[in-house]
Amino acid sequence: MKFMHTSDTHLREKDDLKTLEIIVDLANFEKCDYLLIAGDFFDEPRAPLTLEGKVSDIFGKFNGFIYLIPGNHDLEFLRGRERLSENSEILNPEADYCERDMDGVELWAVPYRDNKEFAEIGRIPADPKNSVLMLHGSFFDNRRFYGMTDKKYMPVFMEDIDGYFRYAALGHYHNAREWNTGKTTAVYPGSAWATANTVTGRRAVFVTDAEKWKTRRIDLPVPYLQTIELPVNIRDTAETLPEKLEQMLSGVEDKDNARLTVNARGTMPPGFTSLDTLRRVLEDTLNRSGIKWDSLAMEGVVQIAPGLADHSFVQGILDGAAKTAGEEGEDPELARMYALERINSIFVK
Ligand SMILES: [Mn+2]
Repeated sequence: MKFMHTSDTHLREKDDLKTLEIIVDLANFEKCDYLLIAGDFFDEPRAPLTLEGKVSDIFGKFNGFIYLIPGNHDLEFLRGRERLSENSEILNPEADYCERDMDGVELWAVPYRDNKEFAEIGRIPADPKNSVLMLHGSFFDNRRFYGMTDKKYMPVFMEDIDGYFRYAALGHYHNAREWNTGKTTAVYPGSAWATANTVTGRRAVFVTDAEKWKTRRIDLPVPYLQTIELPVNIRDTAETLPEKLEQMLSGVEDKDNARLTVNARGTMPPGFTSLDTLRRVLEDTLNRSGIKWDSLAMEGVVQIAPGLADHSFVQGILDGAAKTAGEEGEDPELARMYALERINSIFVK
């Protein structure tokens, strides 16, 4: 038996359902028997019927069976609904949990409830070596570091699941996270598309082979946001800076689907006449790369304070740095530049 785990698609009326189609195609390609959707499949308490119809058509293309639980966003919408297609079931019982059989593997679904902690529902009689827990809430590795007393978003702690379930199919967090204790694997697949500016990095689903309990992350060929921190230093020139940026851009995976936010940080190289000149060089490099970019922030680039190097006090330090570097067989001019950069960073914030 093989299952795919996704969550937090947050579908809205205006969304095209391309991502969902990609997930279903991939689940078929991977020969998954089940698709688990761990909550917040819909974004709003009142998803429109047209959306439901389209979802039903796409679900129908899956060769296996789909289980969904509600999350905090779609709890209201899914209330009273039993399925979204012939081959799906919404697990939202009045009771705290329910069990389904996935070809011999136990599936224990805990539907989302406001202001309830997972531990409060008591011990679920699951087979520790052959069970999947499906839950939408905030997971913490350690109760002692939790520190909060409120029960918002159904807190669940590692100690509540470790050794009690083989796999925890979690939903709620929008960036992927995984824990593996040896007894239990807990996974947040993250949302399948970039739902907000803070949702960065490639989008993924997780496939588990329940014969061997091996879990694999699969990155989705869908648009995603990526932030690039570009260090700028005093030695950079109109030649080295584009090279440095190109080097970082070459590391961008799935270039067709990436959308970049670039933050330049460091000290403005004296070789550039202004911050605008520096910006234009970086913009040219980004445009040449063919990768889509949303913004280029220059706020993190500080300029060497005018006249700083002319102070006799500063000159003394620079001369000292140059002299020491020379004695040690290093480039005195370089040492002078780095020293100036350091001094500048102390005075200019
Ligand atoms: Mn949620």
